[in-house]
Amino acid sequence: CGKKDSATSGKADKKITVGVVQTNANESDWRTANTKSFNDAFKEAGFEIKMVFGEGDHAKQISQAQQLIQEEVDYLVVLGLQSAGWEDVAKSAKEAGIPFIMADRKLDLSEDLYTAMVCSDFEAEGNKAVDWLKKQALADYKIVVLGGDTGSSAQLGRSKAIEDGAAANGWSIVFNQNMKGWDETLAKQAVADLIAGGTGFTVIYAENDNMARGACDAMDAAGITYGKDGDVKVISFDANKWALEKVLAGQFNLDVECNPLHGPRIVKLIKQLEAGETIEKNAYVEEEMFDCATITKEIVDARPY
Ligand code: GYE
Repeated sequence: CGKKDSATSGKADKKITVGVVQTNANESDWRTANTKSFNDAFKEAGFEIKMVFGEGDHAKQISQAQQLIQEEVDYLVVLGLQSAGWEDVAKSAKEAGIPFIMADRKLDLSEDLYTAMVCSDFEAEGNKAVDWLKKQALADYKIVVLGGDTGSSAQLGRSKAIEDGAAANGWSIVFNQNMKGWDETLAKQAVADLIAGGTGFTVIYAENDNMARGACDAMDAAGITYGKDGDVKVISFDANKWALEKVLAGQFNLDVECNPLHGPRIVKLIKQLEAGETIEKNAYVEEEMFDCATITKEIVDARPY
């Protein structure tokens, strides 16, 4: 009957069904690109996708994942709002014979409890930003940290990097709070409150582009200059296309890439597993960083998201 079609699960012509436990539908532009990447790549591969959204509620994600296991999906892909608390789900998946794949955000699981990981190394991303910041040799380091959703591995890694970097270099962190849901408006309000309260700062370290934009809106409202020729350096993460346009315009000083296009990576992984091939268990996504000195219009135009 010829070669098994890799879009089936080995059962007679049944489509591969993939359960995807996503964080939030409208969390950020990064998340929008990430969700689209799964939908486009799975459609192209002929997989059926069952995507559910935790909408900021870790307990909801856990019950959604258990439900997908009950529905006997062929693969379970998890993007955790929280990095902790996934052991029971992983054990349920293992008992059900359903490969558990982490995407985007590494979860606190022992290697025997998951099949594969396709994630970003968030602490490495943060360390790139710290190294860049050190090279700026500022006269005064007063850093505002706008953290992401508390307890996500993205927030934990990026925050650890700046906290360790500030301690190692004797820099001052004048504000360090996590914004629920990576929310742009919360970030703008936090910076506006700081300015109104008279807190001086020379660096905005925003853990994603949306929050960096919120901070810039607050600085604009107060007449504070920032960016390439301004008083305040703006550091961001994700490198959405619109944000790299801000680097090109000299409004953001640095944007560290966090590539959301996990769909094709997961499709490749599932096809390898279907074919019984040996896979790379722990894969970190290659990521760059862009600053005002290195960005070009060509780079911006070529950005896929
Ligand atoms: O930085 C943020 C998104 O997990 C890396 O989540 C992702 C983060 C990303 O909402 O924009």
